[in-house]
This record gives sequence, structure tokens and C-alpha cells, in this order.
Amino acid sequence: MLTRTKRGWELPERMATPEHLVLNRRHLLKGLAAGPMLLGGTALIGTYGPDDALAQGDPDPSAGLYPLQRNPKYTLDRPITEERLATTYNNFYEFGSHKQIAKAAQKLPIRPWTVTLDGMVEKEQTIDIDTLLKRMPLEERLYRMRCVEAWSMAVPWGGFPMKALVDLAQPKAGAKYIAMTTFQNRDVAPGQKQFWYPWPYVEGLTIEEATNELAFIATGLYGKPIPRQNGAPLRLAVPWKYGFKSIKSIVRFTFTDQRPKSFWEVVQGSEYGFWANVNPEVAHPRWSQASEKPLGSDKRAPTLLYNGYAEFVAHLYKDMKGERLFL
Ligand SMILES: Nc1nc2c(c(=O)[nH]1)N[C@H]1C(S)=C(S)[C@@H](COP(=O)(O)O)O[C@H]1N2
Ligand SMILES: [Mo]
Repeated sequence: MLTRTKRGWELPERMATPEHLVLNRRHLLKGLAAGPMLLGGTALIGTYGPDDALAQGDPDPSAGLYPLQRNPKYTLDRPITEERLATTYNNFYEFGSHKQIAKAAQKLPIRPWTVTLDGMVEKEQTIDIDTLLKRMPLEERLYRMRCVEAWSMAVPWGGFPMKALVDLAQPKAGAKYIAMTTFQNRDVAPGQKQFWYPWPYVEGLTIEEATNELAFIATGLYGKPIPRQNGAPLRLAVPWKYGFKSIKSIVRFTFTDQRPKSFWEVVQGSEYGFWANVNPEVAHPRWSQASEKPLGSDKRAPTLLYNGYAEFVAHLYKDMKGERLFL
């Protein structure tokens, strides 16, 4: 198909772009202070329709590992999202602040790729992704995902429990948090030339969250290696939190006793906090979170507390006083 027609499931632009609408003034000024020489690189990349995403980059050497055996414990209350939608309607600001980044993301080199485990660990290490994949217990899980913008999907991730990675890292007793960092490469990721954003993308979890059985490192999607636009070669999947917590294309896991400040928290902390647990009753300052729009459906669905995963994770937060758990 050569023409780009608006489909029923697509959100109006005003719904689809809230994450980048409001920029923290302090941060903007900091970016401006970085100097006008960066200005030449701020042009936005073009937009692409879903069909352009068929363009492929290099073949993925981990293809032979998939499909993985599905873990039957994690079930869905809704149909699996059509693969084409989940792989062509994405948030990945490194490749543009709009949803049609799939084609642009094919430029991301995913081999060689190493993952560094550092900070408060017994021994810092840097592991090649294919070595890591051999050492981790790979499985498939069906998970829901809820973006703070109120669209959602349900997909079969392939990958491994984050706990296995934490065990490999051997954190020291004093470590309380894990800061995760996305690659930085302005040559392939034009969004990273947008100097007003605090690149590289960083996210964080407590060690308790990271070792909860639901916290998953996704390396596959729909029975294949995960596509670049979805965060190849490895991204986080924490389905009880808003989607921005699920950081893509990770290069570093740093164990620390300091709570990390994540990308969106730096941009606009009043709208995107550290915890960011899904709660239909706690509205975003600019829109309700009571319902969501599953990709591919024309009907809104009610949003559930912890995105339906309360039985797994609610206990993590029950004694926390004075924390903004849901924003
Ligand atoms: N590095 C990085 N990770 C990211 C993002 C991003 O812009 N950059 N967007 C986040 C947001 S807002 C969402 S909703 C999910 C979207 O994941 P998907 O495109 O695979 O659906 O990725 C998250 N991870
Ligand atoms: Mo999101």
C-alpha cells in the first residue's frame, strides 16, 4: 500500500503526543546554554507511514533462538495486538517525537552490542549480547502495556526475568536502585540532536521492583528477535507501570544507593514521576487515566490498578508513605 490512510485505531494527534508537549523551562535553558552550534542538527526527521517499516536492517544473529516456549502463568484479558500495529506505532524519541519511527530506527546497529553491569556490584562486567542471551533463561510471556498517553497493547515478549540479570550482576548489600541507560549515538538517532532533551534516556527501578517476577527484559517480540523500533536488542518490560518506564535499547545497568532521575522526570517531573504505577483513579495533570485505547480497537477499555497486575506488585508499595506512586 502506498497511501497513508488514517486508521480507526489511530489516536488523534492531540492524544498521541502529550509526552513531549510540555518541556521543563529550567531544562530548556540548560539546553540552550549548551550552545548554538547544536542548532544545525535539530531538524525533525520526516514522518513515515506504517508500510515503510518493512525496510529491514541487518539480519539479527539471535533469530535461531526464537520462538521461545511460552510461560503459561501470564495470561491476557484481551486479544494480542496485531503485530503490524505494535511494530509500527511506537514511542522511541531517539528516532523522532512522533509514532512513525519504525523506518528511521532500522539505522540502529544492534551488533556488536554490549551490556555493562556496574556501580555497586561485586565485579563490574561488560557482556556481549549474544553471550548474555546464551546465559539467560529465555521464555515467552504475554503482557499488557499501557502508555501514559492512554493507548495500550498486549504482546508476546521473548526474553528473561530481570532477576536473572540482577543475580548475574551480584549487587552489593547497599545497592537499592538500578539505573538503566539507552545507547547514545547522534549519527543514527536524529532525536538525540534535539538538545533540549536530557539524552541519553535513563530509567530506574528499585532492586525489589527489578527482582519482582514480572520485571522482564525483552529481547524478542512475536516469536522473533525484537525489532529495533521496539527496543532491540534488549529493553525493559514492566507492565504494571506506564510505558515510559520500559526503557529501550539498553547499554548499561548501574547499581546504586541513589534514586536515579529518569529522562521524563528531568523533562517534566510534575507529570512523569519515578514510580509511574498505573492507576485509573489518578489522572495525569492534563488528561484522565480512567480508560485506554487498545491499538487496533475502536472501543476504549477501562484501565486497571497496576494495569491489572496488582496481585503481583501491590505489596511492593503498601508501606510507602508520601511517595507519588501513580504519576
Ligand atoms: N530509550 C527509549 N525508551 C523508551 C521510549 C523512548 O522514547 N526512548 N519511549 C517509552 C514509551 S513512552 C513507551 S509508551 C514505550 C513504547 O514501547 P513500544 O514502542 O515498543 O510500544 O517505550 C518506552 N521506552
Ligand atoms: Mo509512553
